Amino acid sequence: MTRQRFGIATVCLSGVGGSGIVAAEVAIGLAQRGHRVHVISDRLPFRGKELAEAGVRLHEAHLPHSPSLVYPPITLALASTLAEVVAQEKLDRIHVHYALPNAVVAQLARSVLGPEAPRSIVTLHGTDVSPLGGDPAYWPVLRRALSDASILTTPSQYLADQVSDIFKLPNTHQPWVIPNFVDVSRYAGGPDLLERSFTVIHASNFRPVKRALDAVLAFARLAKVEPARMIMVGDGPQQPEARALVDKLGLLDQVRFVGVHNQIVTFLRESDVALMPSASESFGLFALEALGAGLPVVASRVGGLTTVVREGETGLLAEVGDINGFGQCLIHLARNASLRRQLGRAGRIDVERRFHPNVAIDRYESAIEAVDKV
Ligand code: GMT
Repeated sequence: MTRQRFGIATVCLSGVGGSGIVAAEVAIGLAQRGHRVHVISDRLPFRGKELAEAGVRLHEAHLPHSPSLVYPPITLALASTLAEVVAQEKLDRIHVHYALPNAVVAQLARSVLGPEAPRSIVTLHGTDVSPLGGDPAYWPVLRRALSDASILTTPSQYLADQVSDIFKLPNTHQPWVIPNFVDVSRYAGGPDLLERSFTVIHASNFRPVKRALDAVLAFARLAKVEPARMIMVGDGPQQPEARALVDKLGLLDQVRFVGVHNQIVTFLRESDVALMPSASESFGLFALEALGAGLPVVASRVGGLTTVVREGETGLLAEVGDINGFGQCLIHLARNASLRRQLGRAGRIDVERRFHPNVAIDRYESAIEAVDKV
């Protein structure tokens, strides 16, 4: 099918996180298909280098500081930049990721651009819907901004249902579910064959929702009965607490904190199982990356994780907060190499089938085409 090519302005968060990674991968995928893609954010986004290499043009919003403003109004700066880039580059679509504040950024830019303004797509990611989006501090403004968008998308049906419950938008605004995706060829080779202890990997932004302390406690259950080590990737508010807990449990020699990394694949290759005991996940991008690398995933039985990980087929699930349960799953996998291999192989095949980049980029292209018709 021959598709029309568009000029697309994307706005995303610049910090490390799943929504930024997805925004970058979508922008790259669209650029590779011949669309002219511009990315606007408050500073160079996390995957800036890869975006530039793919021919995506990057724009940083100018954010003037003044002692009279305790909180610089970033929403206004992003909206001004978005309107300017759209006008200058004659772009015909706006696609923003993470509704707070970017749905409002799109709405403001459209009002500046007037009747000829491009239509917009808002991709919601998770905490922008719950708990933040539902908070009365943001809800009325956000709901109005979401109504202004032509199409909403979410990475899972779970989040689409939350959007419906929380924002109570008309039927025209039922989100399109477009799952996140990974290119498994990037993880070719699977786990290394080095002589080493059984290795668990956890990657997150160390916010309370990720329950990184539960990851440490579950690992401690495993380390009590089997030789094992753990790699903790990422950084965030609870990282110091997680380190202190590792120290208190006497596990400093076995747990390595490696900080933020652009290429998580290096660490996935030296791991045997991924652990994601989150309290909530709209999707769980790290679980998808781990499955793509051929690792079984031990995760919470919650939200989009129950779709990404097929329980008993590609990973094992336990209830949120069930540290013993997570520990038992890890012990079971540490003692059963053939099960590990079976789940890992099945996971990779499943990811390639259900979460292939082409499937998702096709759907985004369809949404980009459809905004004029809804
Ligand atoms: O909403 C957040 O907590 C941040 C966001 C991020 O940037 O990491 O995570 C959300 O979006 C990711 C990409 O779509 C999903 O993989 C995460 O599951 C989702 N986080 C939550 O739902 C808690």
